[in-house]
Amino acid sequence: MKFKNKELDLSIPRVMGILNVTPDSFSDGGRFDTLEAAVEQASEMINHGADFIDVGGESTRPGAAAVSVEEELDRVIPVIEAISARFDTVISIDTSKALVMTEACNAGAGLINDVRALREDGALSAASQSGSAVCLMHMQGQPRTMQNSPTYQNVIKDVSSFLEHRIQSCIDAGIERNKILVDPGFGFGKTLAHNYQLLDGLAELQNLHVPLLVGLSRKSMIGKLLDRELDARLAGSIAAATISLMKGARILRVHDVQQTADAVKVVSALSAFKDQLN
Ligand code: 7PJ
Repeated sequence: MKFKNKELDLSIPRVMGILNVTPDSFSDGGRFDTLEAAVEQASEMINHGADFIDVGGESTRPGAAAVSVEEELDRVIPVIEAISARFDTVISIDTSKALVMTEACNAGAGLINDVRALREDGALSAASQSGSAVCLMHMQGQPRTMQNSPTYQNVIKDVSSFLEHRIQSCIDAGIERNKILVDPGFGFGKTLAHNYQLLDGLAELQNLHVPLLVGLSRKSMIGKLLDRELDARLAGSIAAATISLMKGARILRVHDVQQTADAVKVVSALSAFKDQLN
């Protein structure tokens, strides 16, 4: 698959490292320190095997406050420029805002990762004009209120149908099918039961015929199930990542790159050694 001028073979599952550049994600004040810390964290994730760095300046946690477009640009553009200048890993921009998409792609991003699946004003055309690949994620409701009694007829079918419609909207806007990824959006307007029903039924989303990206890392579907705080969810996250790989996920969006890359190698060994069987 092509991400602007970079190409990645997705027949091997890939790891996307999460780089949050929200003020609370680094424990210091100044912009320059924040920039240095972000580049350092990206560098470490790349050394640990990240094939993508997902840069995000808007918190989409339940209840998080909205961020202005100027503030979001101030947070993410310098970081994208710095990473793009130093590494040739694919940079992904986690945003829903058209202007942030455009500026991020000009600064070096090759993938637009939108939890709102390009439904905000101008987003479809900004994404189309950027020439970058896109990741369309399912979310029911809006981040502030999405966890207030989410409901589905059949969570797998409803998510699949939503993604199918968004793929068609992208194609209608001039985004080629081979530039589209989809994501069921674990934790975005879903109960614990919905999240596990979706994980179990993940293979059905392969019927959309575009590569599948998933984000399960440290989410509340792990924390709530196990009664673990954020810093104690690694084992649960790796178990969920492994299940998703076995059900066909091609890209895993994670905090713990090194450990997830190990899980990818273990799962990939199943098919790698198959042809030696006689
Ligand atoms: C996701 C995301 C996800 C995609 C976030 C968190 C919340 N983008 N951005 N998929 N989650 N594509 O990381 O806990 O699941 S922010």
